[in-house]
Amino acid sequence: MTEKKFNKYTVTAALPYANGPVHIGHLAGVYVPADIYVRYLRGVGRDVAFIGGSDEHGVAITLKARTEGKTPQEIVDHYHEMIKNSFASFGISFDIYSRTSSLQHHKTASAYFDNLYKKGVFEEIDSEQFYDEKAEQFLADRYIKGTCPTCSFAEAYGDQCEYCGSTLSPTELIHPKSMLSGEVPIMKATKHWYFPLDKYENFLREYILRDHKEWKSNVSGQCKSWLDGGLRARPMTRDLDWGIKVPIKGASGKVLYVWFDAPIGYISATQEWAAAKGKNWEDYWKKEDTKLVHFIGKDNIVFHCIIFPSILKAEGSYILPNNVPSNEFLNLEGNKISTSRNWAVWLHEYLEDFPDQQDVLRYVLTANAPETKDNDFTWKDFQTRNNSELVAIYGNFVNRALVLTHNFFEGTVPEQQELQKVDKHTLQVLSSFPDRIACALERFKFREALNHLMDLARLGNKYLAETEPWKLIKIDPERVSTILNISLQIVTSLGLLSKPFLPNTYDKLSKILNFGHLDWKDAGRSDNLKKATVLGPAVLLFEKIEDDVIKTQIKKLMDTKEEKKASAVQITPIKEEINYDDFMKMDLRVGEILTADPVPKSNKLLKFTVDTGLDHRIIVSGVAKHFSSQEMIGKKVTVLLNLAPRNIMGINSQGMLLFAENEDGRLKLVAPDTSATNGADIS
Ligand code: B3M
Ligand code: ZN
Repeated sequence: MTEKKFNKYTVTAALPYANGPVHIGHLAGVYVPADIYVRYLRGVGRDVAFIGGSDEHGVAITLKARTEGKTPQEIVDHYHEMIKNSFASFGISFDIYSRTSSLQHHKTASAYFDNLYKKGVFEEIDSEQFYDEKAEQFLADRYIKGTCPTCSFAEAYGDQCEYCGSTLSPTELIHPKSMLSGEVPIMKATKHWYFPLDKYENFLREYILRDHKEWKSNVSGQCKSWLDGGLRARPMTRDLDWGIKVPIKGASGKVLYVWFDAPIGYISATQEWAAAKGKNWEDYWKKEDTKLVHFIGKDNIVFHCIIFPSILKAEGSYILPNNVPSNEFLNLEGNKISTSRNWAVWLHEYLEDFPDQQDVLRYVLTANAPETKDNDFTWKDFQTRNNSELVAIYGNFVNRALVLTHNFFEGTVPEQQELQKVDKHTLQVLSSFPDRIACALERFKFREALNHLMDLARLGNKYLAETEPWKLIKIDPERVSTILNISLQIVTSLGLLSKPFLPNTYDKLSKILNFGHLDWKDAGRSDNLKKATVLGPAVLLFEKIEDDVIKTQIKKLMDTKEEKKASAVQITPIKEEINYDDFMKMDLRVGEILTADPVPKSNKLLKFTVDTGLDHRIIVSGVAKHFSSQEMIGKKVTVLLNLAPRNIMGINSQGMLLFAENEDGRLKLVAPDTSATNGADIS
């Protein structure tokens, strides 16, 4: 089933920022699918390097260090260890888990930049950037906050408004402020080295849209919209004191852009691994018959499919990513997973609450993986999948086959005798499973593959139900001998094929049935288990999860919401004092929504026609995620009338509607009483 044209596989999983622990979203989106793929490739005898590590540079790290009052090095040391341990506990079988603060990486990334610089790839561009005079530092986009020009959210970052999702540049912010000193930053000239992405458009179009039509549609769709939107040169250096120094003259105080150095981290980690294993790293990066695959989350698509391939192409001697099977996002109980809101299931906490149940989480996250669209993880679904699938289908079949063998044949594998029609048919179906699962895995369809695996357990249950060996033992022990032999052959294949998905379960089965010498390629056969093999005791592979356990988890989540609510009340600072005249400057009125329509090409904005009592005017608000247009029509609203008109996506918006944000991030209308008249003054 595996494509023979590839001799080696380099499989990478996104390097998580070492600024916090990892949660189920990370596992579901990137690490479990990558691990399944790699374990499968190893199982079919492929030569694989599975590369991972921590991303330890960039503003994500320095910001965290700032909020915790630690040095960036202390932050990355702490979280690198923690993340590494979490991955190891969940059986993510990296060949190496390295880090971008390593000496090897600094050398490799620096040399890579220097090489491109000497080739004249970069454009040197002087520009004006925000500078904090008090802190004597240029400000990274994330270090500037201000009011979002699209939705008026007051706490938007210089690169993005987390409220309405718009991508911003810091100069677009209204009332920008430095997060370092709170001062208004000034503009100051600085020089940076830009990668001319625009020159790579033709190459990228051919590489992605022509040569890789097999990529997942969510990935190629995003790439296409980047390409169609027009590519611009992007700076590959930053004014920051944490990262890899720019290795050229006149660049002191500057470091490589984290998205330049991080993907090169895959290369440096491969070098480190190869050196330790006596291999040649270039075989994994520079040979046309090596398949390079990046597992990532959807927010990393542009970096892995557009920018990194162009950087590889500019160098010239590297292979390009053959596939980038990015997933979408996993939500948790209906809300976006959020580190800052502590709305997550952290891996280290799961392990405390569900010891030795890593496979259950791997199973649920694969069965429900956000492969083509965002998906929701709920504790109820976790319980159902455990109880009605792992326990009732998989565990039940294995347990019955083992217990019956222990009861009727003293725990040794009985002989396969004359086969009946049902046996032949079952064995034939059994033989088709390795290919079915492999086919799905080769196409990165992990949910489908897991479904096939469960079908094999279903086949086993069906076979036992049809043959009813427990009824035959007194009258026809020979027949029972055949039935249990075949059942155990199914258990063996089930175990072998489970290895990529459920590694701990594989280990348990391998011990009980003593099939450690077999691998994926043996699965599907009817003679793997030899007669008279002595079986170990039948242990329960999976245990039922009771309602109270699930309730405890849900309560834990809800408690974080409560805590957040309480602390939000305490910490939201009061804004700067204003006088009565300031307040009176605002012309607040009662209005009524006459029409509400989505704004084309935006999933955040709604366009309203509002009856203000004085006129009917157009107001655009970033609330489409919170309200349907239908439900808004006829609502009384509070309108700020004299806000300067703004152009929002080509629409002249004249005023603002007032909303309140709940602790869970949901918006609520600040509405006057329904009997208030349109145009009435609010003061
Ligand atoms: N650290 C971004 C992220 O965690 C980034 C991935 C790097 S992969 C080279 O989303
Ligand atoms: Zn916004």
